[in-house]
Amino acid sequence: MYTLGEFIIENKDGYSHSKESLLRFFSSIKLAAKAVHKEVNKAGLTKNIGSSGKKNIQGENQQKLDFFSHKTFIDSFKSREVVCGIASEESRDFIIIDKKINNPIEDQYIVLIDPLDGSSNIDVNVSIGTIFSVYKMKYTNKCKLTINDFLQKGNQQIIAGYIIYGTSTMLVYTTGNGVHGFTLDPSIGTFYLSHPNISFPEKEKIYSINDGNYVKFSNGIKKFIRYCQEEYENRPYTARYIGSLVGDFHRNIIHGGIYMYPKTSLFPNGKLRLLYECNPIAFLTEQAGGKASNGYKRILDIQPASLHQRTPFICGPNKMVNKLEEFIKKYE
Ligand code: AHM
Ligand code: MG
Repeated sequence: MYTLGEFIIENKDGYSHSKESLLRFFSSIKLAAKAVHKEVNKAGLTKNIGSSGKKNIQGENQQKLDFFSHKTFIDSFKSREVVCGIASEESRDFIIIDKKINNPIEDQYIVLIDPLDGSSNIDVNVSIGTIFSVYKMKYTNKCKLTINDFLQKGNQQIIAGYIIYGTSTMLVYTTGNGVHGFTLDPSIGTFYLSHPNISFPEKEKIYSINDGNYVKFSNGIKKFIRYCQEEYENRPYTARYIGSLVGDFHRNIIHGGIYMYPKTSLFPNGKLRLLYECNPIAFLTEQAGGKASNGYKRILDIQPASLHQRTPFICGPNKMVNKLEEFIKKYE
């Protein structure tokens, strides 16, 4: 059984850029993931649950573990000399790690991260996750990073992945050659390859949406939900919604299902963040043989305009996403 390090050293993921950079990057991801795993696991026993009393840039209550995870990942990236710029869902501005930018030897990465996604589930012992997205510096000759290095289209990602803190802790990632999942053996602190080449199964069976928002959805979405519930062919689909994107996506990629966070009458841009949540999950979706869209357009082709911008988000097996897009076209 491969460890994550062995998998990369043997180039099993077909990464075409610097292997040393990839190893350094995952060394920081693994360390931070283990620290967060440990903290999440004992959260009920320590004082590390509940609100930090602060609001994040989105005006949402920041949980203590949101902040812990943000700080842990940032500190870990800073010490591996492979990341030159970081943007986090928990921080208003991007962070520059200045001294690394002139290093000509390795690829220098720009990392966008949602340090702890699914915050509303922290206090109640339900799966949460970390989502990350990696780009190369846009202008490699310039010594100064600008906002444009962070506002690259999702189709420029070179790595994307997530860590799910669930019944076990798993790291799932892609470098553009399939999706691979590693499970943490907490007794020795090592991630082992447990899910090589993950792809959506042939048969779709789940739909995931917060249908407490039903009356605020557009007609296309309402009709699609009814379609999922109809008794016909392989329907009705099963409804499953945790309210943690990572948890919902992880289940759907394994069992075959569509995840939707569409626009609502109150939130015309939906809720999820294009750079920290949608782009990395869209990259993984496509690599697993699926499709990710805002209802009209491929997520990975959207030109970001700001760091914290939101977008309606749909991802899942091709057939299901195409069907939903048909409904949107017909009824909106
Ligand atoms: P967060 O980054 O504050 O945790 O918000 C993102 C989360 C997603 O994980 C999840 O899919 C969605 O918000 C759930 O939202 P809602 O409670 O509105 O259904
Ligand atoms: Mg989030």
